[in-house]
Amino acid sequence: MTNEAEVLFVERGCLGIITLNRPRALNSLSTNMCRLMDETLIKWATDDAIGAVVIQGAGEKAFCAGGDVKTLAENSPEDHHTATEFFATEYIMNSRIYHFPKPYIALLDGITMGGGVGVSVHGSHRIITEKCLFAMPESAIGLIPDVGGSYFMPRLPGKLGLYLGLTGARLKGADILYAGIGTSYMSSDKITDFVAALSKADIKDARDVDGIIADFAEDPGEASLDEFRDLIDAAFGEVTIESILDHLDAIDHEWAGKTLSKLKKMSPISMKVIIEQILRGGELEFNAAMQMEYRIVSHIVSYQSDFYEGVRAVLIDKDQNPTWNPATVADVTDEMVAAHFADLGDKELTF
Ligand code: QUE
Repeated sequence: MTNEAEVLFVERGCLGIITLNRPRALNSLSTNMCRLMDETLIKWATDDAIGAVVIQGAGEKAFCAGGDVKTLAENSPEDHHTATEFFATEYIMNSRIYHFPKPYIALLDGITMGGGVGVSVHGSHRIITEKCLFAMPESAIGLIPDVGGSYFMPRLPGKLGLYLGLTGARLKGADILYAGIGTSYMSSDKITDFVAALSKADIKDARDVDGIIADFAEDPGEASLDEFRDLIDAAFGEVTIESILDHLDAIDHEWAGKTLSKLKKMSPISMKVIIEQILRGGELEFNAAMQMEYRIVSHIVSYQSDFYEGVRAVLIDKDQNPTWNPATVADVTDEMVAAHFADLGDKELTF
């Protein structure tokens, strides 16, 4: 039996290379991986030999499918320490990436969801390939689009952030760039040569990286999202989930019907918390947004919430048939939503 590390750190030329190395779990993040990444980023930030950081996923399929939420949901709400410790460690690492003083280049050459977005979107460069599949899918498991979603989602064009956060819509190629989540596109088979070129360069700042990317970048083609932008902005410009659902119901359009049926499968309380989260996050600086997210997820793991049921239905039993509580958006009160934003007293996380 080999006991391969879950995350690898290699220095190659001017690069510090992070490889998420749990391919059979789609490179999903554990507490230990987040801690090791944070420690290494602290070291590389001031190491003169390191000009830039590259992060990639091992294996053919995924960059990173998220956090290891299956493990977290195995514990009971009374015993949520493992879960809050994971989120705290992950968010501190996410913040380290946001504030990282050197180019940080994520190679999104596979599935990139939830936690995988958190280890990429806050960096300076996000390379998209034809294998990238992006989503913030947390409303399907009774969670919220965290890992800095409160900060980056309200800042996406129009109402795309709320649309992506509520529906968990999956994006590919040109649409990921259109949304501002990816910064450049190249085909997957160029990645090896691209990293080799980066490692041989003398990278001083982001413009040096831009120059190398320009040698490899390709046109991702037309963004299909553009066709739906007016519909998205109108529907998700509504202020409540009830009015978003009514709005979609009143439109005679295939996209509206599909979007409505997607939303009807999501956790009602998650959807109401997400609307408040994205609204508040638009007014917050990065670290304050992370502090708010930590409050929300700490509350979610502290009671018998939809998170436990969502992970059971989607990731454990895989019946895709969660029993949400409350069962409908009408049954979710303002007080229930507000409780997710209450401060945590001596358990607050500050950055
Ligand atoms: C929402 C999530 C996650 C998810 C599905 C959701 C998530 C996550 C995974 C995941 C991880 C490893 C696997 C896998 C799925 O799925 O965070 O199949 O091997 O890690 O709807 O937040």
